[in-house]
Amino acid sequence: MTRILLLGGTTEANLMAQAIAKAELPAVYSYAGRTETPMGQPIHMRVGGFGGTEGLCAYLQAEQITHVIDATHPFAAQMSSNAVAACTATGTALIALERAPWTPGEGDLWTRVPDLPSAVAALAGPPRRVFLAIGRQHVDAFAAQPQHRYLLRVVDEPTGLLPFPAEVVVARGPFDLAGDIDLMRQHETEVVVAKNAGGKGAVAKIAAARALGLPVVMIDRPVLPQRRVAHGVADVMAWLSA
Ligand code: 3Y8
Ligand code: NAP
Repeated sequence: MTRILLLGGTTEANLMAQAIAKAELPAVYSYAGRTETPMGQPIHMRVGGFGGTEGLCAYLQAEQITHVIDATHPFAAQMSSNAVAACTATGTALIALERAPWTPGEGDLWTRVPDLPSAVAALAGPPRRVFLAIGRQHVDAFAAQPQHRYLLRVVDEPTGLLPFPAEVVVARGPFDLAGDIDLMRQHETEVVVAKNAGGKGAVAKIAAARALGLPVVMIDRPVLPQRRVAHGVADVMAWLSA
């Protein structure tokens, strides 16, 4: 009896949930509970951490999960590592639904950096107007470069004080090119800091930077442990029926 755990929180996970619902397979969509009102899903939802690898093992066994689909964001490295460890420990089938990283094209002015601290270091120098489009969780690190005028885009109203004065835009993607060009023009953005998320939901600011001839500090994805990978919903559905 197939019982699926879909680790979600992305556009791809939402498409996966639609396909699973259509196939009427028993499944649960899992959110970390990072945002106040996560999007509804056409399959059963759970919200919150599992309690590390151990908690995930216990969940897999208690819920008699037969297949785990890791459709989390490429920067959700902890969740993806825990999924590999727990599925190995419990002998549960695992597949990751990944999106290809963005690659620089004609007119792109990227400075690629391996991780967040190097993105902070890349901002050393005279004050500039920086569009920090990496969400809320890792903003504090940029207090090391307080000379800039920051524009932050976050999903929910920030609670508590920000580590530095910043203009804040509260918006949940997916974003579009025209909107991001307007936003960056209004803010007179001079440089964009982004994660190489890949996919369509966050790409608007990269295309907007290209259109405006602006440099981008592009944070490469964290390295993840080895696991089976699919690049489309159909591949995952084929794996499920195999
Ligand atoms: C809670 C689920 C859908 C999926 C929407 C995708 C696209 C829009 C683009 C910018 C970049 C960023 C951020 C972003 C995008 C999609 C997708 C994607 C980037 C939601 C969601 C959850 C989250 C968590 C949130 C993080 C933050 C990251 C904002 C729902 C809307 C910056 C990543 O405030 C916080 O603590 C937010 C944290 C993790 C990264 C960070 O470190 O701050 N996503 N985003 C998921 C959960 O609880 O499990 O609330 O409905 C999902 C989406 N965000 O519904 O169509 O698929 O990538 N999300 C990045 O790429 O850099 C915004 O502003 O241009
Ligand atoms: P992370 O750093 O890899 O995970 C930290 C902890 O959060 C995990 O160990 C786990 O807690 C819990 N967690 C993460 N994803 C979960 C899920 N889907 N279901 C249940 N628990 C989850 O994760 P993150 O980068 O904060 O991302 C959190 C969520 O936001 C994920 O759903 C991800 O897909 C989504 N998201 C992230 C980004 C991003 O930039 N990171 C962008 C868009 C969407 P326990 O150890 O207690 O199990």
